[in-house]
Amino acid sequence: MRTRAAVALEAGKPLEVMEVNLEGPKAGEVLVEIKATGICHTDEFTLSGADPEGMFPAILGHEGAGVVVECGPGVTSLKPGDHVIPLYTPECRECEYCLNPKTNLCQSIRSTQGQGLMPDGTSRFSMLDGTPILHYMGCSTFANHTVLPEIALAKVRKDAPFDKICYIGCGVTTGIGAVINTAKVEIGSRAIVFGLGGIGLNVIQGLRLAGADQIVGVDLNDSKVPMAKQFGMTDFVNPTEVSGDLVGHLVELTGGGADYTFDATGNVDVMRTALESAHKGWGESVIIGVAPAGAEISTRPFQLVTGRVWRGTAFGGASGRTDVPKIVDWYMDGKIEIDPMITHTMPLDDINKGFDLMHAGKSIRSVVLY
Ligand code: NAD
Ligand code: DAO
Ligand code: ZN
Ligand code: ZN
Repeated sequence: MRTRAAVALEAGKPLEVMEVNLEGPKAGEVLVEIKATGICHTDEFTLSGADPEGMFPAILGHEGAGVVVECGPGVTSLKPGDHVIPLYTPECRECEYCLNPKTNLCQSIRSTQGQGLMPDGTSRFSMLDGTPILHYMGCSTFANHTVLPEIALAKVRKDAPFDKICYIGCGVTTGIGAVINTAKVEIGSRAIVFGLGGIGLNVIQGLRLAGADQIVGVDLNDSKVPMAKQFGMTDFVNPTEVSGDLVGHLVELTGGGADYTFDATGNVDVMRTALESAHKGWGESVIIGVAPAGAEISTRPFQLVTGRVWRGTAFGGASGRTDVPKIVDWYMDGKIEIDPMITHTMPLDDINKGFDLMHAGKSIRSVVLY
């Protein structure tokens, strides 16, 4: 079949919206009509050329929601008409990783997914002249139709709006999951969140859900403050307005350091500040941000010797097919909010405007509606 897609032809260039060929689903695969997709900082990271694993031409996008159109042979858990959210972290429920409750990093299709290919080692997308186009993070939601493995689709309830729940495909789950699954924050905790963008705001709402007493937000951009307060931020610090040592300031503000700190910036200097502003003896710092190619973190080992813990999280530690439908329920039941964070919507033809808004720091989430 043919479908419309925004294609990343090369790094650093705007996406080009065009008709592309899409082959039907093979064994264990599912054809999905994407109804809405968010534009995440990670798409920008790859498009910019900063992603060492970025490959072109590719159809980016990994934060989508849509409807099953056709199932390939052997698919048992989905049928046409089902509503689904694509998962860049699949859940096969059989591999060594899926069987270990300590991780959500299913490895069953990791090598081909990392090469922009389906599990059989080929791509379903091509240009009209036959040139293959790579998949991205196993999802490629910047196409009106896409093919995914069955294990990379979470089946969700049919009354949930696509234009909101697409955000659960990355930002919402990553932020809330970092708090609930990775840090396992306790009631009454003090926390610091570095970066109040699409991920940081969801860390904040996760902290509110977990019953944190103090939620300090740190960002260079004051315009992020109203929304962060709406989601539960209790204190705000703009590092450019702190005279002297930022770590010292944050340690004092949190009464000796935070129980939990979260990096949602991707900046390795911020990651160090986050670790060192965690409480001596027990403070834990969670890295969510994806740092530029080749970047390294550092601290004095004595920071860890004296009881601070450094850890990281991917997709909020969530096992997608199991956890994503529950997060959709939380949204539909009013336990979490998504609507105010979708600051802009646009048709596929205007997708590059979504990237412009992100660069200008004007959007939290732009969502493309098909
Ligand atoms: P975003 O651009 O919407 O937000 C980043 C925020 O950080 C902005 O508000 C910016 O002003 C602030 N910031 C930048 N530099 C700062 C500094 N030095 N000090 C304080 N604040 C600073 O990005 P996002 O969509 O929220 O994504 C955040 C990070 O999370 C990115 O690196 C992204 O790639 C990563 N990410 C990770 C996962 C995962 O599973 N681990 C999933 C999705 C996104
Ligand atoms: O299993 O080795 C692996 C890789 C898992 C990929 C997890 C990616 C999470 C961070 C990227 C940001 C996602 C938007
Ligand atoms: Zn993302
Ligand atoms: Zn697995």
